[in-house]
Amino acid sequence: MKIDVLTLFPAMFAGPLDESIVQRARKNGVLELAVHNLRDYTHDRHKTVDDRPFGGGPGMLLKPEPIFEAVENLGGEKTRVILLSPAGRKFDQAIARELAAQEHLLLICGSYEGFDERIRENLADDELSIGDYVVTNGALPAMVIIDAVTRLLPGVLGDDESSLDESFSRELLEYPHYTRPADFRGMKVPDVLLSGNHAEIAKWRAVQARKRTEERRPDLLK
Ligand code: 4G0
Repeated sequence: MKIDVLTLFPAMFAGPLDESIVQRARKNGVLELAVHNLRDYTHDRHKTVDDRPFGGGPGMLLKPEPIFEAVENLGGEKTRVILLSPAGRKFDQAIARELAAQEHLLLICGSYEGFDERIRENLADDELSIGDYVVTNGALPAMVIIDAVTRLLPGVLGDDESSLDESFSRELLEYPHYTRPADFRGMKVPDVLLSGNHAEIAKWRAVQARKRTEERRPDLLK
């Protein structure tokens, strides 16, 4: 898969995507990632990317010209162009799976008060939000999406990790997990997990997962 990112803060992408699983995917050629500075698609002396809203009001908007030019340069027939903004549809594991099946993503990170509406209407195939909060720009949301999508690409996770992912990315929260020691400062691991009775263990885990989901995320059960 190819992912292009268009951002005013390309340096933000250096750390997170050069680590761990995403880096492994890049080295193996499963993911080709390129980060582009929106200012490189301006033509004026001041490299202007934003302007004041017609009709007045606070804040600045990303102007259409540089973003249209960038998409015309970077995009093709098979490109899925995605805006990151708090007004997007809420990103979740199902959307991550959907994006992992695409050949080419072009992620456009907003800043300021957002995008000139013509970008949304004429350029974007989709607009995504990573949750109901505002951050200073779309770089962190883009990195979250890149990470979530990359780990779903074929061959990125090992077989064990992949099958775990299958069984856990469904409806319930996870049951409690414990590792050694069985007694840490008097805090004990539940007896059933030490019993060797695999049927009882499976039953306990199912009950715990259900209980935890009811308490913390009842919306997942509806
Ligand atoms: C567009 C995404 C981009 C509009 C981006 C802000 C949160 C998310 C930005 C705005 C972002 C998210 C209207 C404030 C940049 N913050 N939840 N900030 N407005 O995915």
